[in-house]
Amino acid sequence: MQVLRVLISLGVITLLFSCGNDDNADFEVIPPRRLSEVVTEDAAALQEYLQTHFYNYEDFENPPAGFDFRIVLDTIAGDNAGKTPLINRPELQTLTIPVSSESFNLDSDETVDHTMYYLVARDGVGDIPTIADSTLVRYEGTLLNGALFDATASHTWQYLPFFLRGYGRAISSIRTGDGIVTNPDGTTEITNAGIGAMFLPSGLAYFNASVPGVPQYSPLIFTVEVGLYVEDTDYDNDGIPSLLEDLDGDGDLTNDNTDREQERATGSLALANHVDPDDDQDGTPTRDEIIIDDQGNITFPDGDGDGIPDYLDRDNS
Ligand SMILES: [Ca+2]
Ligand SMILES: [Ca+2]
Ligand SMILES: [Ca+2]
Ligand SMILES: [Ca+2]
Repeated sequence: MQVLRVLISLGVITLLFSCGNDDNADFEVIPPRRLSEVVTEDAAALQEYLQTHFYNYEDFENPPAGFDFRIVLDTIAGDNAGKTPLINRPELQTLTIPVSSESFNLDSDETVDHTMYYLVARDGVGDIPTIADSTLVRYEGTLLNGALFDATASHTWQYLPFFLRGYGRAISSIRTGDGIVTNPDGTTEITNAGIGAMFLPSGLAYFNASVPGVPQYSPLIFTVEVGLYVEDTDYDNDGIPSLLEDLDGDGDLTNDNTDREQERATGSLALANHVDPDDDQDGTPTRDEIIIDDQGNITFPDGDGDGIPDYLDRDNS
């Protein structure tokens, strides 16, 4: 499962090991490139791709017998010279997301807008997961040259905050299906699932990380089937849905860690709030510092009235 964001740290590890080899005169450490430099190249590459490629939209408009509802991408040439390029398809959407150099552990200290593209070839009949939900999906990941670098063998549960930023944003724009069917051979099918594709600049994907089959700074394409999801996923089971643990509301759950200083001081693992069952590290679990009523409504007591809810306030007692 290579979409895991955790792998992004591999790029950092590689660099750390490289630094240890400074004595070797033949060895040259290449510093990571700047987001602002790469984003321009990626934007041009994505534009060119979208102008010169199409998907099997006609199959989705008038499904032939036995159609498997999978998106197929191909170049506009030969027999396909008359197809509508992706860039001109009305269902193609754009989304612009600011990306901080910090999110890739870069020193360049910049925040750069990145534009991604996605399309829904067939919407599901269910609801739409949020960027913070666990979602049952099937996907294929390719480079712009069509090389396949990752694919699921069957439907797989993914907790979206652990996966690529652009990936989660596209998935959370697609309606899910309404049921799961297990075939006699053990394979599964989701009925009425959403089917889509996304086209990501490297800054919303792996950027400079070392990932098998993905050269550094590669824009990526994923085709996805969005099956089912867990509404209001609460990953750390602390009573607060993960989405509400994105305190700054920027759609990135990895950069909200209220007790980071305390975790540093005590040598504890740095856990962002969505994976931390004690968000202020005061020894009282978050679940015991909030109130959830019979209807599931959450209230956040603030014992010392300083405007900081108890579950985020180490000195509230
Ligand atoms: Ca955030
Ligand atoms: Ca924490
Ligand atoms: Ca938490
Ligand atoms: Ca606590």
